[in-house]
Amino acid sequence: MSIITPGFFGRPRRESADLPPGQYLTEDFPVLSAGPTPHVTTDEWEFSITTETGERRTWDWQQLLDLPVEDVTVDIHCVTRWSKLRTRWRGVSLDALMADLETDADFALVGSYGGYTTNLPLDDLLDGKAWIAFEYDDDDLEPEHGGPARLLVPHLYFWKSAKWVNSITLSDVEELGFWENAGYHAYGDPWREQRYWE
Ligand SMILES: Nc1nc2c(c(=O)[nH]1)N[C@H]1C(S)=C(S)[C@@H](COP(=O)(O)O)O[C@H]1N2
Ligand SMILES: [Mo]
Repeated sequence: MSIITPGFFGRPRRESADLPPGQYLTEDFPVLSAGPTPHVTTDEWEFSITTETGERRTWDWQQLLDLPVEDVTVDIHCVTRWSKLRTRWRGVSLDALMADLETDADFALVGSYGGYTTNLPLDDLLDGKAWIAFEYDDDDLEPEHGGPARLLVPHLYFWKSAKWVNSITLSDVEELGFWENAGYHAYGDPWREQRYWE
């Protein structure tokens, strides 16, 4: 005798409508780093944004915490196909950091302690879409996951969420980051499966 669960056969393995195509759910929090974990203390931590005209603003740790802090619950999707739903973070939005900066730039190149870079359009950092996150699940962000602070851009594949974030450089021209130079998609929308340049 065989038991056939209605609807089981012939369906794509989509466990949730929240899961982009080709992704599976994980409960763990895998660590994916292209190099060793830089150990940066909050005392030495610094973050800067430089516009296309060369205007530069910097924040130390206290200045970051003095900005409005937000709690966000978001789904994250790694190009290696794991997704985690409803992850909880605390951080400062890029809107708050960009508030008094004048720019007409279209592109951003994000830089990290340790040398990692990733690129995205400036629009994808604004309007409540990106944060500098320093807490995960009510705890300080662990060094392996980018502590003391990382970029969080959950609507794009997770390689855009630069750990140990240190700088953003705005430009009129698109400059590719570390993985983008190695063949990953320049934009990386998980819902359109923009994994690699074909
Ligand atoms: N600085 C830095 N940021 C990084 C990476 C990295 O190697 N270095 N890896 C990226 C990739 S490919 C992914 S999937 C996520 C992994 O974050 P996690 O280790 O917290 O899961 O970080 C992204 N940010
Ligand atoms: Mo990744």
